[in-house]
Amino acid sequence: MDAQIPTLAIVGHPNAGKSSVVATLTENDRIAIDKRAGTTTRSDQYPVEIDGKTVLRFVDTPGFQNPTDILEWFQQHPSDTDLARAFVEAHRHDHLYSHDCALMKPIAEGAGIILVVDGSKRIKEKDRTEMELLRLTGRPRMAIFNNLSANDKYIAAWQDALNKSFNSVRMFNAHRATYAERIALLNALKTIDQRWEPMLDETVRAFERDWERRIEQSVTSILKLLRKALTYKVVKIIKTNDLDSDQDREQIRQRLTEGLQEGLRTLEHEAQAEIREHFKHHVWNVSPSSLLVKDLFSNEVESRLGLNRHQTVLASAAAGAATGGALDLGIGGLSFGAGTLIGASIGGVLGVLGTSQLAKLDIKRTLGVERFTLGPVSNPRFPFILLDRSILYCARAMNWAHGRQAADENAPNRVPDQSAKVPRGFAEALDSEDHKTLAKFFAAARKGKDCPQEQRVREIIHGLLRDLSTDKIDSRADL
Ligand SMILES: Nc1nc2c(ncn2[C@@H]2O[C@H](COP(=O)(O)OP(=O)(O)O)[C@@H](O)[C@H]2O)c(=O)[nH]1
Ligand SMILES: [Mg+2]
Repeated sequence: MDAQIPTLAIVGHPNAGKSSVVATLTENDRIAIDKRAGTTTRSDQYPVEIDGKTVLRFVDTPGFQNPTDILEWFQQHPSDTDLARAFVEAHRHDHLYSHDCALMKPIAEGAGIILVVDGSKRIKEKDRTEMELLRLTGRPRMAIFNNLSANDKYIAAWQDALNKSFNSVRMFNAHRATYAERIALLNALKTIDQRWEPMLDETVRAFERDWERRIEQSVTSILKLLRKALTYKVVKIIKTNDLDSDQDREQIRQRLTEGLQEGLRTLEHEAQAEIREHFKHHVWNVSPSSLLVKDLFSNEVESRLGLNRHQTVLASAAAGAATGGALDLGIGGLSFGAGTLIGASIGGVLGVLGTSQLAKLDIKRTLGVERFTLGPVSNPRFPFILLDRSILYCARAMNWAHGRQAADENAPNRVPDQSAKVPRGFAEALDSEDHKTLAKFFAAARKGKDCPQEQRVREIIHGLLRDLSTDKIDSRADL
C-alpha cells in the first residue's frame, strides 16, 4: 500500500452502516448495501480518485468475528510493537479468524481506523472490547456515529467510552451527509494523523475544485436544455384534400401539442441524465410525491415552479419578449389576449402549459398541402419552469447521499421546501434584474441567437446551485 495515500479502514458491527458510510464518502452508489447482516465478508478497497489520481482510500471491512479472542491475544503479546501486523501474521491461515484477518489486514498495512457505531443502540461489552483492541493497534482512530434511528439516550455513554480510545469522535449520517459534511469529515481526518495533513489538504482542495467543475458542467447542461427546448418545434404536412373540416385541424393541433410536449419531456430527461452523471448517481429513487416525478406539463409543476404572474409580466416586458402589442402571456386567470381564457377553461389536470398556450400554431397553405408547425414554445413562463425544475433536479443530485440507496422516508433532503404553503421557486427568489437577464437569454435562445448576457446567466445559475449545496438551505423537504 502506498504510504503517501491516506487509507482508512471502516470497521464496526454488521449493519452499523459501514458500507453506507463508504458509499457516501466515495460517492459510489454501487457498493452493496443490504438489510441482512454480514453482506461484506472481505475487505474491499474503494479509492477516491480525482483527475485519475487516487487521493484517498477507504477499505470496507466485514466486522469482527472474535473480538474477545483478539483482545486476549493482544494482551498476551504486550512486547509486540505492531499488534495488528503480528496478529495477522499469526492467524492468516486459521479459517476461524478469516473475517478478523480480512478486517485487520489493511490496519496491519498501516491504514487508519474509522469506527462506525450505531449510537441509537445500547453500548455492550463487545463494543468496549472492540474499542480497546482498536486502541491497542496504535493506529490513528476516529469514531463516527451513524445513528440509524432518532434515539439518542445512549449517546452520552458512547461518547464517554469512545473518547477514551479515539482521537476524534464525530457525527456522520450516511443517509443524510451532504457535500459540506463530507468535506468537514475529511478536514477532521487531518487531526487524527498529522502526517496526512498535506495530502488531505490537497484532497480537500481537489474536492472543492471538482465540485465547482461539476456545478459548471450542470450549468452547461441546463443552458443546453433551455436552448434546445426553446427552438424545438413539431411539423405536420397534410394534403389539403385530406382535410375535411376544422375538426380535423383541431385534431392535428392536439396531436402536435402532444408531440411538442413529448419532445420537450425527452429533452428534459436527457439533461437530467447528464446531471446525474455529473454527480455520479446511478441509483435514483425519488419519492412519488416529489415534484420531480410529476409531469412537466402538470398543474402542480406549473403552480409551484417558475415566476409568479407579476414577475413574468415584468420580465417579459423588460426583455421585449412580448410581441404584437398585446401581452399574450397565457398565465391562467389573467386575460391577456383571447387565447388565455380558452386555455384556462381546458385546464383541469394539465396546467395552461398543457394546452394550446404552450406554443403558437402556424398553418401555411401551398400547392395543395397544408403545413402545420407548432412551436417553438412561446409561453414566457415555460423556460422559467424548466429552469426551476432543472435546479430542483440538481439539488437532489447534489444533496442525495450515495449511501442512501433506497428511498428512506425519514431522511429529508437539503432542498427548499417545495411543499410549503407559499410556494417559492428558485427563480422566483431572484431579483427583478436577474429575471430580466434570464428573460433576455430565453428570448435570444428562442431565436437561436447568442445572448450578450450569457455569462451573467451562467453566474446566476451557478450561484443558485452553489448555495444549494453548501448548507445555506435549512428548510428541507423529501424529494
Ligand atoms: N436510516 C438509516 N439507515 C441506514 C443508515 N446507514 C445505513 N443504514 C441502513 O442500515 C443497513 C445496513 O447498512 P450497511 O451499510 O450495509 O451496514 P454494514 O453491514 O455495516 O456495512 C442498510 O439497510 C442501510 O440502508 C443511515 O444513516 N440511516
Ligand atoms: Mg457492509
